[in-house]
Amino acid sequence: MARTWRCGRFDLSLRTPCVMGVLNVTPDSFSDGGAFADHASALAHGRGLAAAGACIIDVGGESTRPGSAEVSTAEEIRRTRDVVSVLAEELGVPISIDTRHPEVALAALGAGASVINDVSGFRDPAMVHVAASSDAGLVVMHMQGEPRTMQTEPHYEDVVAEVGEYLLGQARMLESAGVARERICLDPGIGFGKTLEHNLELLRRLSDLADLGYPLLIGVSRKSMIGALTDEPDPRKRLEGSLAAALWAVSAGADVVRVHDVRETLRALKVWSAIEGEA
Ligand code: HH2
Repeated sequence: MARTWRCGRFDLSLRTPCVMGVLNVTPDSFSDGGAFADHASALAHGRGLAAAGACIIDVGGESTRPGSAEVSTAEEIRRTRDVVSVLAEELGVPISIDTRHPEVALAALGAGASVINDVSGFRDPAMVHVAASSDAGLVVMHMQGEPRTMQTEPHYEDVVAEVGEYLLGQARMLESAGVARERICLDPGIGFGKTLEHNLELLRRLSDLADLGYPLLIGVSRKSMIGALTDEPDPRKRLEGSLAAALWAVSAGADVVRVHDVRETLRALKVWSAIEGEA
């Protein structure tokens, strides 16, 4: 397992699990439904996530929930750039931009972001160019299809092998475009073009993905698989299931967990790692 992840001016230690806090500056995210859509509440929430111990703040200006509509890049930039700029200046942790669009990534890097989190896995050559011309950390995520259609009968022969092969291929492609290996982090994309069974299988066999030799990120917080397993339709009431999944992911080799509830996740991890003997 990799021990550090290079993200711009930050060398992020992964000796203990890193908790990435989610900051959706959107009116329509499934998980927090527009609670931080205006800049003042987005900044307050970002500061709160850092104070709670987040090792990265992931700022997103487009919801990628199943069936979501695309927003224009101009609107995505309007939502995210100033928030990134203020938080990058103020907080001592890397700011990540959660986007599929190279123009948005470029604007965020210019505003001080240190990570590009691309849920489409750097499929767009223009995004690869932006990545290779920067020193940012990169999250390469697997998604089958596009957000609008991805939950329409997703199909795999062997989900873990196929996702692993795809991620490794994208990592090698980025490396041959000039990206240092130490900057790359992989993510199987829980809920992105996957059924409940696919998600469970990916988590069950997460150690196979950790064995690929790159830092591994898992985002399962408040997702519909937690809702399905706990019979809870309201994403904001999925904390217990989200904590259970985060603990499982870390125990199976995840280095970074992307969560909405940073304080609670860090507390759960503290108990888990004390028992494991690495506190
Ligand atoms: N999940 C979401 C968004 N971005 N990025 C990575 N790397 N991994 C994930 O699993 C992931 C992600 C979806 O969650 P959320 O941001 O809460 O919802 P929305 O897309 O509706 O804003």
